[in-house]
Amino acid sequence: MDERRLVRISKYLARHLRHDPQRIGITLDAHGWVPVDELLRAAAEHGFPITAAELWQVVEGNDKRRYAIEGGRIRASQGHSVPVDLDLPAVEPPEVLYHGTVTRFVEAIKKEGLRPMSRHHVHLSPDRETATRVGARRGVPVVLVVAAGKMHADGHVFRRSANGVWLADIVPPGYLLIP
Ligand code: HQG
Repeated sequence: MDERRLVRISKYLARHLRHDPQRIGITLDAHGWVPVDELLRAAAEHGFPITAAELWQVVEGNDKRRYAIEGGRIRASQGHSVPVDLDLPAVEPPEVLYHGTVTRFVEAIKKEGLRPMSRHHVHLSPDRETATRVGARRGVPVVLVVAAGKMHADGHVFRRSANGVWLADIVPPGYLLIP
């Protein structure tokens, strides 16, 4: 499968497994899962047929491992805007984590800290390179350093998605080092 088809399928999955399952008439369970055969049937019925082999390639070959398949069901590992409980355990974060953003948000972030915006959590990266890529989606990236160890010591809860994205409810401004 060529890269363009792979990206198209991945975006199609993101749309329906994270944001708008109703659009193709599927229902995610409380933890975000939907049976693979139901997803494939719904996609075909809505004019976007995907073969099981293609789905497998997108799930396995995806650089970010955005999707997980387990027991015949599939879900997005993070990034939802529809209410789902990913049921991830709280884990102790490393001393520092990173957040990639862009200059135009920095003033607001200085005042309010990091907020989840349209997602369920603030997304944090384990390394500067990943955060730079996340920021670069929107323009010239700015990487903020998050004092995750200190936040955790102060009682903030951290979780890690199946694909290694760190999730927090908020990051108050006092825990941010902004360049
Ligand atoms: C910014 C992609 C103003 C925040 C990536 C970000 C990631 C504020 C934007 C994942 C703010 C929200 C998530 C505040 C935060 N005032 N702006 N107080 N607090 N922001 O897309 O972190 O391809 O919801 O800096 O790789 O950019 O979808 O979050 O710029 O892992 O798998 O508000 O999405 O993964 O944007 O990206 P997003 P994000 P996927």
